[in-house]
Amino acid sequence: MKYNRDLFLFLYALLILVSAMTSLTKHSDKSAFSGKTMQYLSRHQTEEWKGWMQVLFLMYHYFAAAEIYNAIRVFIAAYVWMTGFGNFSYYYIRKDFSLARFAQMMWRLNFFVAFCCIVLNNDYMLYYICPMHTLFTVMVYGALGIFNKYNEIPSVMAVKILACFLVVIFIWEIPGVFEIFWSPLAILLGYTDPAKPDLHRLHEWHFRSGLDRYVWIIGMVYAYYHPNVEKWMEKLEECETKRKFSIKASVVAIALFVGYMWYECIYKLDKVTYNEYHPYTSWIPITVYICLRNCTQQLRSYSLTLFAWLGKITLETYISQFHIWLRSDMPNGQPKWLLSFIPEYPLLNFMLTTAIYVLISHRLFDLTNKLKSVFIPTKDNRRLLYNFIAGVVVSVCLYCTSLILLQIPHSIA
Ligand SMILES: *[C@@H]1O[C@H](CO)[C@@H](O)[C@H](O)[C@H]1NC(C)=O
Ligand SMILES: CC(=O)N[C@H]1CO[C@H](CO)[C@@H](O)[C@@H]1O
Repeated sequence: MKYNRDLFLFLYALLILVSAMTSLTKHSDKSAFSGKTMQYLSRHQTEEWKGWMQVLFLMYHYFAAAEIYNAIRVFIAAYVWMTGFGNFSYYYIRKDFSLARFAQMMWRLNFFVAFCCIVLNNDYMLYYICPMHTLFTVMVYGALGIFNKYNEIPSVMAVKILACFLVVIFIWEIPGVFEIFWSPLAILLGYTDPAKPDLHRLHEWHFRSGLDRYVWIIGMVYAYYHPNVEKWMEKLEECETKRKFSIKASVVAIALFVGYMWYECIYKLDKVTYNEYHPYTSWIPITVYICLRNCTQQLRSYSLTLFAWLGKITLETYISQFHIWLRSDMPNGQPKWLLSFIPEYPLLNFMLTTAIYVLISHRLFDLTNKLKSVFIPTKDNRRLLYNFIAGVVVSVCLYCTSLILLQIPHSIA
């Protein structure tokens, strides 16, 4: 199907319209910090945010909408930002650094993708979102987990944040360090696109992880100051109307102005130049979005549940799009074609494959979570160890059996 901006926007607007008409919901959650009603960046909001970005991201692949390349980079930065924000808040407040909890997080991120890699003979890096989120989740875990008794002391936290920046600068900014640092993991993180066989095996990993190398730290900083911002907002909400209005209006005006400047000076650059600026500027549109999305009580308290539903299954929709929605013709190939059941009717085909694809993704989400809770018990490290050993044994047996089975046709022939 040839890219058609009109059709692209039409479908997206249709989805927004439908979800606004059927799933606009008002929430009234309690704040984890103050016990008062809060909606500032609540779960619903972040999930809705993930959802609408994910839909654009997927449609970008499906319709080959090359013109929104830069926007897609920002969306991915926003996911990474949320990884920093969400995980920081979790570890900072719950202080749960247990092995089980960590293993559950890893399971959630990597269970399905591991199967896709083994069964379809693909490299992990083909699904680059997974290694990227795994890396940044581990970094946040490390940053908070090391000396976690002292997390409450502001100066310790400042040192930790600074250390994160230094680590990133050391590994990503100093030429040559990246390759040396990651070369032991090259088996796992290497990738060769059959269409571009000349690139270095670690090139893809360098490119993908480098684009969002700082924004997870920004997410952590925002999460750290979140209680203060929330308090400030509560105070603001109690101000007299005129004062409240003028403060809000100036926040909105500044956000709009900054957003506009970013759009004119950075977003409009061509893709290659844009990518150079991206690591240092992606926090700008993210901050602007947060300010605008949260600027009035009404805006904060409403969210589109349909998008939030899609936001929950982003990982599954991301991975399955390669195989259930799009298709490629060899291991490690970037999916260049569309899956086609009704060849002469591209739009009907789109509808059918999308329905199948979203349903399967949702099912995969359920299965991943069910298996996770069965396989990784919380608060029982002994059983976790047994399960782990059993899992390794079963996997090795299965792997060997399939290796032998693969040899049989050859020897008969
Ligand atoms: C941590 O980050 C991962 C990756 O984005 C995410 O799936 C997970 O939900 C986050 N954990 C929390 C507690 O927010
Ligand atoms: C700028 C702004 O309007 N912030 C709001 C964000 O959410 C909190 C909690 O509900 C409000 O009190 C703030 O006014």
